[in-house]
Amino acid sequence: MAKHEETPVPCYSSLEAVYGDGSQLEEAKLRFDHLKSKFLQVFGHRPDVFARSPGRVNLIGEHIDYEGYSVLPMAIRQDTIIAIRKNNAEKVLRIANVNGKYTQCDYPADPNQAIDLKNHRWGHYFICGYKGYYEFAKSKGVNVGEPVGLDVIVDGTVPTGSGLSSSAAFVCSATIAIMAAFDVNFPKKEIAQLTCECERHIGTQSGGMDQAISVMAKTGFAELIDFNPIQATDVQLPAGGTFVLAHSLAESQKAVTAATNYNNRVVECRLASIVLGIKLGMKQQDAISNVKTLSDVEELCVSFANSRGSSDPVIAVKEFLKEKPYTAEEIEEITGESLRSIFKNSQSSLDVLKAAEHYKLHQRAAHVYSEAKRVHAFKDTVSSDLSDEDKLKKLGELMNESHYSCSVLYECSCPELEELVRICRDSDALGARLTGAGWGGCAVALVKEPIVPQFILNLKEKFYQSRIDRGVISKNDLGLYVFASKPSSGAAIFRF
Ligand code: NG1
Ligand code: MG
Repeated sequence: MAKHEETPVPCYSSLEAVYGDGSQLEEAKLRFDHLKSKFLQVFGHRPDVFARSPGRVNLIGEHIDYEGYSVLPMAIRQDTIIAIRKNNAEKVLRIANVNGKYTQCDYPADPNQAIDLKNHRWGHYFICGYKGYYEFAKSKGVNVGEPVGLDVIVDGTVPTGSGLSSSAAFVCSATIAIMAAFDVNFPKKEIAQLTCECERHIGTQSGGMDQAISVMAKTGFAELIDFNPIQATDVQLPAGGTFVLAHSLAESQKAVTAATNYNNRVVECRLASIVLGIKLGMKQQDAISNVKTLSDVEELCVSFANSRGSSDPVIAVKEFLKEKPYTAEEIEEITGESLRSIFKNSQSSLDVLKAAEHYKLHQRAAHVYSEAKRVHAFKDTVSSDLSDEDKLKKLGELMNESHYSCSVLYECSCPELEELVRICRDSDALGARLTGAGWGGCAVALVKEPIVPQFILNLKEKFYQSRIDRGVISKNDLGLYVFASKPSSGAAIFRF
């Protein structure tokens, strides 16, 4: 039997295969019916085919996918569904949304169009998938023919800016819908790779975790995702624990804040790895040309650590990267080349240099190497012969350590997330941490199953009630912001 990730995205003729037979199915039926009637109303005909792809919660392994390290997310039930139909009459991509907040975006049917990053629009994420499909099809020798128009309607339930990957759910469902409209399909693994690359058209130098899990997830399992090449290994979580997601209500607009937040950290990690490479004996030019990520210099760091009787790359970080932030000049003295020249081929990195005051190389590298280790400790704990209770306890501790590292070393938390994580722990979570990129968005807490209802009540009282009183959210929407989550299934196509 072909491995799960080698098989194409599944195509179903009914919703049950994805949404089960309970209340989720009822909700899905309503959404798909609404999508269909909206399609008819906006475009005057029925859609050809539908696609869906879910959001995700990352359990552990934050800000390390783009450094080449494995991560451990699971898909959540919230997803993006898309209805699509080719429109041969007009060479226009018409992208509408069931949510009135998102007005229709029209683009030319041109796979080579540039995305206007200065004017962010929600439809840009669809264009990421559109460009990605053509780039990929070309590389596979598929005869794509003349571009045609596409009529599209989108309905997403993954809260935006929440660290739950609404963006990847959208990009993946868009790409899969486009492929289905053109009657092609590919192994999930290849779609995961292509969607990861094409989402970068939006301007964030993201890793591939979100797309990989959105495309390859399986009901009932979290996945250990490895990169280069992308690969997914099922992780069966211990019985008796539940992951509760809670929104800090601070929205993180990653596409807008990239230069100071997300891409800034990618640049700092690159600089940390180049400096480590040089300090550990590489020629300046070799390091600049060949070292892209901290994983590229891990071996050098470990060899150094070995000489000190350890195997921990953080020993090299402590020895060779000073704790005080570096100025650009200090780094240039080590590299022998200007930062602008090192990053000359990447506009989004040049934007980072313009915005940055200094670079915290020690802290960022220490986070990445220690977080990479925690992912494996998490996986090893799950497959150890400890009792479920002891496993859960240990997983909670690892989550707490991860949060500390994100907050103190990587500085991707925010006051609202700190408050929320503290309340989670005070309410007897086994562990709690920010999830996703951070700077807002959700926390994930591991909670013993029997106390979940009480736990959610506590959060409501201690975190959300004052916000309800201030009118930040409405009481009726609370279920959208705090909920228990089970590992859900990955992307799918529907032809009814
Ligand atoms: P979110 O939180 O979904 O924006 C981002 C990146 C991931 C990963 C995490 C941090 C995108 C599409 N995704 O996710 O690749 O780096 O942050 O671990 O930018
Ligand atoms: Mg995202």
